[in-house]
This record gives sequence, structure tokens and C-alpha cells, in this order.
Amino acid sequence: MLIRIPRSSDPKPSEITSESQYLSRRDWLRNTGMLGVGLALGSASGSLLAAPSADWRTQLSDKLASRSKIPDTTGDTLTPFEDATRYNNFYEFGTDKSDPVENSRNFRVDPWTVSIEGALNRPLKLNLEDLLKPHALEERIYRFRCVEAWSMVVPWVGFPLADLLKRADPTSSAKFVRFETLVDPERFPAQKFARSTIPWPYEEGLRIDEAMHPLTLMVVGLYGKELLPQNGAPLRLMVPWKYGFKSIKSIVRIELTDTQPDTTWQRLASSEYGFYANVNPDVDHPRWSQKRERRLPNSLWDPNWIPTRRFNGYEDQVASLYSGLNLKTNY
Ligand SMILES: Nc1nc2c(c(=O)[nH]1)N[C@H]1C(S)=C(S)[C@@H](COP(=O)(O)O)O[C@H]1N2
Ligand SMILES: [Mo]
Repeated sequence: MLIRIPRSSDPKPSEITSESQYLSRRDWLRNTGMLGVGLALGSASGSLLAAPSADWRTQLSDKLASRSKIPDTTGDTLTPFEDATRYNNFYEFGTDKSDPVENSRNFRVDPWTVSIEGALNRPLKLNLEDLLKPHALEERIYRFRCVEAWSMVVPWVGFPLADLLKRADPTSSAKFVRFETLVDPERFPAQKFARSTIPWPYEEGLRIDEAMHPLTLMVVGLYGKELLPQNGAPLRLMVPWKYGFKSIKSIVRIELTDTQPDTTWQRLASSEYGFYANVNPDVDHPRWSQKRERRLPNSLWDPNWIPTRRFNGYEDQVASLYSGLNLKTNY
């Protein structure tokens, strides 16, 4: 991951359309898969019910509408929807911050299967409807801090990862959880290149107690709406006290293991990106300081630097997970 000087093509706050303009565009319909379906079946609204994704979409929008809003604990200003959905890291769509929104316009979520396997009594292969069915959705406003030293505050919508894992009934040998992103060059253009930026699939992992922690969320929405492709549709992880790269997007496999899994960034540069990746202003990245962060929205002229907090401000809730662990060597 490199720090990049913004290009002239990066959206400036003045150029960014309001959320209502953004949502009214054809692109958004196409992103959700709705436009393609309507055209294919020749007519608009009525035929949407015939789409393979209709049951899941109906269920998701009902659940989004009845989500419970957890009171804000950050005390920070929300990052505008436009910044959170147009300045992204998602290497499957390309490495520039604007690549994910630009290259995900035709992304189709269906068909999608999430497999939960490994050290558990009840292996599960779930389509999106079955995955979502037993879970009520919560909206949680979390700070989100990328290892590249920029950050946001976003209202994610989802449910605790612990509730999903419990459905599969982990055994006592489940010590870690490993996550995998979809590999499909038809849907993720950067996966078409033989010598690509990173080895696919993108992989991440957590210790079982981190995975079961109540702050750890499976995300299916943001800003009260369906999760957009550039943010990791249909299902992504959110671990707010860790650097952003832990929060793996577009998950298809969750595996419970007895050994610590390899993770993508650790494998690429283990001296720069560790397994724990807890936000820590006292442990600098070898190439830059982690003492401060640029809070979005910002610009070259107004970088909006703020101090970085231990565990991204969630120290009270999570520090006990790491008692006795040297956080300098276990970065
Ligand atoms: N599959 C996958 N997941 C990923 C990434 C990625 O490139 N591929 N990037 C990570 C990084 S570095 C960050 S900062 C966050 C960005 O999430 P956002 O675009 O929703 O802000 O996604 C993380 N999850
Ligand atoms: Mo990141």
C-alpha cells in the first residue's frame, strides 16, 4: 500500500454530487443489479420479483428499514456518504482509490454462496437469503482507520459475526477464523491479469475471541442502504479497532481453524503488516508515522490531520483481549 498524492481526477468536495443525485443515477440501479434485470425481462417494476435475487433483496430492504440504530459512541462527525463510497481500497477492482466505484458498476451480487467450514459441528453453505434470515440488523457508527493513515466515520449496518458463527457451532479446536473473498475474474476485473498486484483470493483472519467480540460486525449495508459493490457487497467484515485491511470484503468462505491463518498483506510484506493490525499510534509503519490520520473528507490543501488513538478509540472495550501480549512485536 502506497501513499499517493491525489490526482486531479480525484473528486473534490465541490464536485461530489449529493446523495439523492447519486442515488437517482442509472449507475446505482446497475450496481444493485436492478437495471440489468428490468431490461432483460422487458419491463420495469413488476418483473423484478422474478429475478433470482428478489427474495433476498426484499428481505434485505425490509430488514434495513427496521434496523435498530445503536446510539453513536464516537462523538465524531459522520463522513459524507459520497466520500465513503467513492474513495475506496478494493484491489479486485484496481489499485487507485477511484477504481472500485468506477469498475464495479456492472457488479452482480447473485449468485452468491457463503461457506462456513472447518472446526465446527454444523458446516453451512448459505445463499444470501438464508444467511440473512435469522439476523436482525443494527446500525453502528464506527471509526474506520486505514493503515495508510486516512480515516472515516461510517454508519455500517449488519449483525455480530458471533451470531453467524454460533449457527455453525464451532468446536473447541476452533482457535482462529479465516476469511476469503470471491475469486471471479468476470466480476473482479483486476483478477483477469495473470501477474496481478496481489495473490487472489484476498484472505484475512482473526483470533476466535476477536471474532466473537461484540464489536465485530458482518456488514450488509451502509447509511441505511444496501452495501454497495465498492464497499464489499454483499457481505464484508468490520473490525473497528484494527486497520482497514482486516475488514475483508465480498466474503465467500469462513473457515474455523486451529492454527493462525496467513493473511494477504502479511504474506506480501510481513515487516509492514502484521496479523493483529490493531490501530496503534505507538507503532509506526516502517515507511510512515501512525501517530496521526487524515480524516475524510479532506484535500491536499486541508488534510484534516487528527491524532490516532490506541485501538482506534475502542481501548476500553478491547484492550483486555491483549493483556500480556507485546503490542510492539505483535503489530
Ligand atoms: N477483498 C478485499 N477486501 C479489502 C480490501 C481489498 O483490496 N480487497 N482492502 C482493504 C483495505 S486496505 C481497506 S482500508 C478497506 C476499505 O474499505 P472501504 O473501501 O469500504 O472504505 O477494505 C479492506 N478490505
Ligand atoms: Mo487500508
